[in-house]
Formats: sequence, C-alpha cells, structure tokens
Amino acid sequence: MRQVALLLLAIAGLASNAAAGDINGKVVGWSRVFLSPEHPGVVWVEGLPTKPVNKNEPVMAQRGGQFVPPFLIVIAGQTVNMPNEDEVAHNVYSLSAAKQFDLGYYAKGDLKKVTFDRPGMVEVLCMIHAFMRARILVVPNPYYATIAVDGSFRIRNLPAGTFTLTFWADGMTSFSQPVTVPQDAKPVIVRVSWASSSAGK
Ligand SMILES: [Cu+2]
Repeated sequence: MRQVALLLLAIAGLASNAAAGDINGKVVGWSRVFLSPEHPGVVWVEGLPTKPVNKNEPVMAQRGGQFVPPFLIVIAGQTVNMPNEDEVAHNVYSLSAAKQFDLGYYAKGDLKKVTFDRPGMVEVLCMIHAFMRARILVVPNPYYATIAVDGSFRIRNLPAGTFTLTFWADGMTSFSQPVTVPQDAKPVIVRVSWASSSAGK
C-alpha cells in the first residue's frame, strides 16, 4: 500500500472566452504512473439531473484474445456493442455490482449488446480465457472528462450551481470535491488541501 499525497486545484471559468459553466481544472500530485494516454484519469460531475439517454453505442470487441479497448467510459443508459472478432469462441461476463451479466458462449461474428444503467466500475471477464479482462466505467451523465497526463481537464457547458466532482484514476482511491459553477462566469478557483489516497483497487 503506497500512500500518495494529492493536491487538487480546480479552476472554473478561468479563460476569459470560456463558455459559462466550463470547468477548467488541474489535478496536482498524480504522477504519470497513474495518468497516461492508455490509462487516463477520469473526472465526472454528480448531482445533475440525467439527460436523455445517449443513443451512441460504443464498441468493446473481442479481438486477438483481448478486449479492445481494454478500458471504456460510457454514460449511464448507454448500450455497448460486444462483437466477437476472433476465430475462437468467448464467454463474456461480469460479476460487478454496477452490472452483472453473462453473455454465454458465442462464436466469431456474433454480436451481443449490454446496456449499462447504473454508474460504477464494471469488470469484464471471459469465462474461457482467464487472461482476458477489461473495465467499463459508467459515469452518471455526459458531464465528464478524461484527465490529461499533466493533470488538466475541462468539462464544458455546465449549468450554474454547486455540484460534486468525483475523480478516479487506475490504482488510486477515488475522491470527491465540491465545485460551484457561477451564474456570471466569473473566474472561480477551488482549492483542496493535501489529502492522502492509498494505491490499490
Ligand atoms: Cu475468451
């Protein structure tokens, strides 16, 4: 267990030409160990009403004995296409609290779909190939962003109000921080003092 100190600095609406309600933020203290293009951190907003379901259907394929991509972010209510593009059969399932499913045995060319209704992390596994694993992060609404390697992120077009930002990165314990989006789009700086988060799940 590694203790990692975190300093979060979130700056809302700093850029003068930003649309009212954009959040420009920066997480300070997450090293590149936790933030990389392949394994981005994610930040999302809680406390907003759910928008109409996003009808886009992202894809997580089985290809070359792996799930591709191995990490996918979806919005609650979205349906993910899970085609088998391999010559061999797979049996895709999850036991995660946010979504339990078992797609059964399916062969090359088959397409199965899973709808993710509840926010949370879903671990996707194959019953036939223990080395196959992937994760799907279900965020509550479209107000989310990936966190760049330098810690920066932007969430656009939020309504005014006070919300909770939740931060997640692979290997880090997620944490939350309130943020207020002003009516008048004046710059707002939100600082969080050093906090500790343990590496692990
Ligand atoms: Cu498999």
